[in-house]
Amino acid sequence: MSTAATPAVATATATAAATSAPRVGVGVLAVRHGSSSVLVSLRKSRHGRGEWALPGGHLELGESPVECARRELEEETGVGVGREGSEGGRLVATENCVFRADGTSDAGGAWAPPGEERAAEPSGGAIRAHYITLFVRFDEPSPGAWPVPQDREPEKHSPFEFVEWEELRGGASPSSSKYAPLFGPLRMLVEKHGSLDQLR
Ligand code: 8DG
Ligand code: MG
Repeated sequence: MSTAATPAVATATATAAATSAPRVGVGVLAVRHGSSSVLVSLRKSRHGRGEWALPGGHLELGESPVECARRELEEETGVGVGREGSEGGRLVATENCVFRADGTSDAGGAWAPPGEERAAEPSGGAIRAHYITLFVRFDEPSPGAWPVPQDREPEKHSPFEFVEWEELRGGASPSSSKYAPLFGPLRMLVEKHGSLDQLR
C-alpha cells in the first residue's frame, strides 16, 4: 500500500501538443420527439477521427453551456432550438476525459487521500488533451418540429443521424455495432446511463 498519495497530474507526462490545462467541451444530446434517439456523426478531425460523437465543441469565453450547445447544434446540423419550453436545454451530466498518446481515453484520477491506495496509472501514455465535457439536452417538442439535419461541416464529420441510445450502447451485440468506437466523453456517458431517461 502506498501512503504517499500524489495527485495524478503531478506524475503524468503531458506531451508538447497537450494544453497545459483541461479545456471545457460541450456535447449536445438532441433527442428526437417520442424516441430515445440522439444525433451522432463520425468524426473526421484528427482528435477522435473515426469515432462516433455528439454535436458539440469548445465552450467559448463568456458563454453559458446551454448557449454553447445551441450554437454548436445550429452550426453543425442546422437544427435551431428555441429559448423557451421543454426543448430550451438543460445541463444533464458532466464527464472528465483524459485523451492519451495511444488514442485511448480514460477518466483520469489516480489520486487517493493519504493512507489509501492509489489506483494504477492509466496505461495509455502521455496526455494529449484533457476535457471536462458538459452534456446539454434538448428535446424536440413535437413530431417533425426539427428540420432534417444538414451536412454543414462535411470536412469535420459525416452527416448527423438519429441513433437509438440502446444502439449506441452496443445493442445485443456490442462487437458488431456500427456505432463503435464512440468518442471518449460519449463512451463514458453511455457506459454510465442505461437509458436516456436517466439523463433528464
Ligand atoms: P470549436 O473548436 O469550433 O469549438 O469546435 P469544433 O470545431 O466543433 O470541434 P470539435 O472537435 O467538434 O469540438 C471541440 C472539442 O470539444 C473536442 O475536440 C473535444 C470537446 N468535446 C468534448 N465532448 C464533446 C462531444 O461530446 N462532442 C464534440 N463534438 N466535442 C466534444 O469534450
Ligand atoms: Mg464539433
